[in-house]
Amino acid sequence: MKEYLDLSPEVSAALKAGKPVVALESTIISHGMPYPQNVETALRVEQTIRENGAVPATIAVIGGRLKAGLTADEIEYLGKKGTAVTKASRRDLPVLVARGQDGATTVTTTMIVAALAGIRVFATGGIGGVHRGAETTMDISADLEELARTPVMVVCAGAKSILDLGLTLEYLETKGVPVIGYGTEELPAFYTRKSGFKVDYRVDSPEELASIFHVKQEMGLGGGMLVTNPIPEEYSMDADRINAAIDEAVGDAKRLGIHGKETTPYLLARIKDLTGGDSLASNIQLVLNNARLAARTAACLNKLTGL
Ligand code: PSU
Ligand code: MN
Repeated sequence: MKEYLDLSPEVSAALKAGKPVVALESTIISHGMPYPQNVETALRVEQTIRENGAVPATIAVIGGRLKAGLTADEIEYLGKKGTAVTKASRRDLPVLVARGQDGATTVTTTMIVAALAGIRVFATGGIGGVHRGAETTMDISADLEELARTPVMVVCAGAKSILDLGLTLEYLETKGVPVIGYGTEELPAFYTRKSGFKVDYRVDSPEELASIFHVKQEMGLGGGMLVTNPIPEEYSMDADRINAAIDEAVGDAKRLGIHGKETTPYLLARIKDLTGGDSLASNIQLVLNNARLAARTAACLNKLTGL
C-alpha cells in the first residue's frame, strides 16, 4: 500500500530523524467545522503541535494519493470545499484512489494512513461510535473497528452524546480497545468533562500513556488505544444546554430520515446552529488541548522505542 502514500518533506524528514510526529484528520476540517474557522483551526492545531515539540501530519486523500502532511494550500482547499469533499472511511479508500479523487479522512482512515506512514499518535476532537437507536439502525461507526485493528493511539475529548455512550464503551470493551481517561475516571462527553460513564483506567501523565501503548504493541496485542482528554474547565459547556441541543438535533435527523454517513455531519452542523456558535468555540479549544497532549505523548513514545 506504501506506493499510494506521499509523505510531505517535513513529515518524511521528521520520521527519518526519529522526531515525534502527530497525525491529524481532515474530516474535522471539511465536515466538522464551517469555513473559515475550519482552516484557521487546522493551522492553529498544527502550530500547537509544533510548539509542543512534534511535527504535525494532517492526513487526507488528494487526487487519489494518500497524503501524510499537507501544505497550507491543501488545507485551505479542503476547508473551502467543505462537505463537497467525500468523507472517506475505510470502504471509500479504494474507490477514491482508483479514480484519482479527493477524500477527507475520518478517524478510521486517518489511523490507516498514519499506521502506513509509521505515525503512532493521532489527535482529534471526537470519535464516531454506536449511535442512539443502533439496535434498529445498526449505525455503528467504522472508527470502533479501526481502533480494534490498527496500532495508533487516538487522543480525543471523548464522544458526543449524539452517540449512545454506554453502548460505545461496550463495543470497545468487546473489541479489546483500552479506553483511558486522562486525569479522570469518567468518560468525557466532548463539550462537557463528564458523561456519567466510567472509563477503564485513569492515567495522569503522557509518560504512562506512552508506556501502556508501547507495551500493548510489544506484547503483540496490536490494535489501537483510545485516550479521552476532558475539555478544559473554562471552555466546557453547560450540560443541560448542550444536551437539549443534542436531543433536538437527533430528533431532527430522525424526522428528516437522515442516515448512513450523512448522520454525523448533519448532527454536528445542527448542534452548532442550535447553540449559536458557542459549541464551535468549545470544539476548537478541545482540539488544541488534545494536540498538546498528543505531541507530548508522541515524544515519550519515541523515547521508549529508542527512536
Ligand atoms: N465526531 C465529532 N466530530 C467529527 C467527527 C465525529 O465530534 O468531526 C467525524 C470524525 O471524522 C469521525 C467521523 O471519524 O465523524 C465519524 O463519522 P461516522 O459516525 O459516520 O462514522
Ligand atoms: Mn455511521
